[in-house]
Amino acid sequence: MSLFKNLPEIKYEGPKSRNPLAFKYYDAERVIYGKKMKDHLKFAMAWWHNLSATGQDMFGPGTADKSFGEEVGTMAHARAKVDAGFEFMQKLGLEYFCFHDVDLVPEGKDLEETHQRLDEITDYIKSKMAGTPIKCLWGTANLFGNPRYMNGAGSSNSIDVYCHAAAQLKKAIDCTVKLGGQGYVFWGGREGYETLLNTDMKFEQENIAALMRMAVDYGRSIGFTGDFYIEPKPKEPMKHQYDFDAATSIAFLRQYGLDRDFKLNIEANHATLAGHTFEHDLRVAAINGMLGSVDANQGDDMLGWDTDQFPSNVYSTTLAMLEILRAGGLRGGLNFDAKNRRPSYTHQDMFEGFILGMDSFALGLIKAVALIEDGRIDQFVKERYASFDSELGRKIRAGKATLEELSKKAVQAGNTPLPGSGKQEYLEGVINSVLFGG
Ligand code: XUL
Ligand code: CO
Repeated sequence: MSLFKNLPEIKYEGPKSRNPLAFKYYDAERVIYGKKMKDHLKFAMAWWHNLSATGQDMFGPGTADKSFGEEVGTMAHARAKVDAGFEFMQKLGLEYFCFHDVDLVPEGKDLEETHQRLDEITDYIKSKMAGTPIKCLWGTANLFGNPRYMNGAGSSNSIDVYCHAAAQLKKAIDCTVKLGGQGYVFWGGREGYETLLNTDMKFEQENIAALMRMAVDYGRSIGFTGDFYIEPKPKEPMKHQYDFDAATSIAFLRQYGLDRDFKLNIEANHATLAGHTFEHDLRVAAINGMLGSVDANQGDDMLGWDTDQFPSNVYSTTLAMLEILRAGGLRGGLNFDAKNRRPSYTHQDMFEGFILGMDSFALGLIKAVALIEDGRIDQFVKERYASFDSELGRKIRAGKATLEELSKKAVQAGNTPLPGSGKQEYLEGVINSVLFGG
């Protein structure tokens, strides 16, 4: 039975198409640099936004009907969500999904009941996956929503809460492995603090690291060969979250010896909340060998919170795809951690959100390739550092120079050197010409 009866399979029709239910740029089979577009852009559906969220906010209830013909909060509804999810992914040509444990099933009266429900639903999901190209990109446990996690999970002051989190974590890893998931995500929603007055920061961070270490040990023991990810975010819901941004998370992983098993899942809207651009956090992750996967969305410059909008800003997707191409691509993928605006409440809007996001990244990919082919930006950056192409420059780069010899060179030069123009305006003009120059 179709749950999206009036919605067709979405096809590529090209940039001139005015059909709202067609791709204008995302051409899954088109080959770019020897790889199909769909393999550059491994798009994933987020179970929570797409199949669960109804647009409820602090000021009013949901506007979208995601019951899919069943009573919300029941196992029949959980199964209907699976049916809806698979029809949705198949109609859009999406080959990946991501989930939290509690997106799949309503929590039971105790862990045992919840685990039994998870066993049942993952059996059903597995049966739906068979014979399709659909795979699990990553799984995670929701260790932030239930009141028990008001002080965090790994960072909780209560050992009972910590153990409960461990049980949820263990089961979410089991489900991820059962569904063939390529990654496992830690987003530390409440792993942080509201006030230092009641917080032992070092104790909390050590406990989070210990939980992550146990997750790695357990995952590897049951044959999980994928990547664990930290998804950095500076704030919201906690005032201060420990995984503030890419740089902070990398330092944490190295401090606790977790950097061999973990990479980062960079979310656009989280980077901007941290006061960075999306491409900044991608670059920080990439140059540290830690770029794993991406939560593709965008925020709103006028609003200071995590609005999780579908990406529409092609300037941003272009610069993001440039970072991803330069990093050699993603082992993970591009998960739309994105939701429709509250007034966009129809099933057709769900499709149009994904069409917008997929087209924005496809166009970003096409334009990033055009920037690389154009060559002016790479050339400029290369020339900008050309003064290091010298014997002394190579010595400095190799860590073999001394302060004495650098000082001697500077004194001998007998001038006040200037570094050469940064040419930001020229470079921004180059981008405009590649984006809009026809
Ligand atoms: C919240 C967020 C999460 C993670 C998974 O801001 O991004 O949905 O992606 O827990
Ligand atoms: Co996210």
